[in-house]
Amino acid sequence: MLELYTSGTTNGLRAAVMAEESGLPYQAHRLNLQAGDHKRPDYLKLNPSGRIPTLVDGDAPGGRLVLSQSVAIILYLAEKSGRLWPKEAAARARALEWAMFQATDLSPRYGMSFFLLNGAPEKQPTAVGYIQGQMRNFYRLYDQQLAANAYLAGADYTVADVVAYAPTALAGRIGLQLDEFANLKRWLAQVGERPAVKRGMAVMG
Ligand SMILES: N[C@@H](CCC(=O)N[C@@H](CS)C(=O)NCC(=O)O)C(=O)O
Repeated sequence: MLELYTSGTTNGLRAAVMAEESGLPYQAHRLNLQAGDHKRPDYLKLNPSGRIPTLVDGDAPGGRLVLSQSVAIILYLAEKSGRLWPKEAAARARALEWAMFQATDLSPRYGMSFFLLNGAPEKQPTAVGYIQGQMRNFYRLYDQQLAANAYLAGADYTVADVVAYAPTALAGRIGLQLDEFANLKRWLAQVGERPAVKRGMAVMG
């Protein structure tokens, strides 16, 4: 049985979207971050970093697998289900390229923006403007890619789209407006219509 410990944040939701896309049966454990569920001793045994998401696969080859990092979870579920993970090496590398672009370039900036806007003791408009200017430039590259391709890694919907969807759809939470990017908007609408994406994004109810 698969168990996903998650919450309604960008990393938690993208893992939930992939759990739904995989078609594999899983149980969702919904953590309330405001209440500190992710810092409780039982959860820290699964994920010592005290963050979500975490996946537990009780039936993994070689024994129970406990996995953190949303992208590792997404790739594991893609391999296990055989879905959204291209079979051919170059197509797989392309999917990974766009997944990592989101995970290593955009997502950390999203997290920093969120902290500066919601958690920092003083307002820091210069830092927020700098970080979000970089994010906007990265999203311009998304828009160019999506002008020529239906999905981020090409003609097919892949893990790259799953990694990118939740943080892009929730850009408004950090006040980042992406309306000028018509191709990105088209992609957001198209991916957002998928039943599995709707279910994953609604995992917290
Ligand atoms: N790189 C990690 C980031 C995980 C992460 O930062 N999770 C956030 C929610 S999106 C969290 O649990 N924050 C609570 C905390 O840091 O206390 C991933 O992709 O899973």
